[in-house]
Amino acid sequence: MTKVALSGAGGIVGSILRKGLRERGVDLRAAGGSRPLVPLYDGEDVMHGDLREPAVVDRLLAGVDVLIHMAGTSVEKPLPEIIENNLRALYEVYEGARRHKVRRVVFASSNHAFGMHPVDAQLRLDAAFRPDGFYGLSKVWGEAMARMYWDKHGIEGISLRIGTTMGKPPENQRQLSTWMGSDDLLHLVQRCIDAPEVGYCAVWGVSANSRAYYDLSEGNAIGYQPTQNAEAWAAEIEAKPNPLDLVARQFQGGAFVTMDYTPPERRGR
Ligand code: 15L
Repeated sequence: MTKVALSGAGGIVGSILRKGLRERGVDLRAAGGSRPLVPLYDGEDVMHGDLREPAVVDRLLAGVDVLIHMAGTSVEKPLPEIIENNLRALYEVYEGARRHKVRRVVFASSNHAFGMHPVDAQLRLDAAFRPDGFYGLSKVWGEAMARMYWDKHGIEGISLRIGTTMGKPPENQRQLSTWMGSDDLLHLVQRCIDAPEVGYCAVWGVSANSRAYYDLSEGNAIGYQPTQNAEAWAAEIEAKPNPLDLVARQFQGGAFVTMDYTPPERRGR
């Protein structure tokens, strides 16, 4: 049976996956960060620790076939924190994957690697990276790292370009485009575990939203077929004011774009 490790199991997405994958019968090791995870059932395979430490990575990856790597800083932060959690820790994880001959690493990328695309663009999987901050930039690094470890070391990689997945219905206009429901999330990650020989590929981690910022008609290499659609909440959401400011409304990254943004009239001399 495939042994799967899940890092970031204490986070919002990680918690959904930890419970849901177990219910689907996945043989899972769940890893938290600084705090120990309280086991969900007797004998649950849990661990925790700082992934910048090779010994912690060894505990995460011993005997593992597939790693679902959800750990890391998940919002915009100053660059030094991003470098430690999303670049350095990811490097340690990949080197650990080499040591332990992990077959496949599933990397939690983000829509924020593309956040400076305008909202009226519909992106294909080969769209140019346009990160909307240091967090998005770290996801560009992560996708390139996944690619490199496949090309150079034969570790399969899947970059999941996750939209908005919080275990609840979409809450605002932007999420009508970026939302991914929990059923789709679980199906997506299950495909990441089960899909035969993928080499390296990227997949949009969103539901089948009518207003998706992505061209979902091109399909994907792992057979992810979303069935949920944020449009079911459109009338309710459109009856409320849009919480996004005017900058955030122009770009796919939404509020992440507004942070530390230089408006056109203040650019140049
Ligand atoms: C992400 O990548 C973040 O981790 C999450 O906090 C949300 O901001 C999400 O994107 C989003 O764009 O809604």
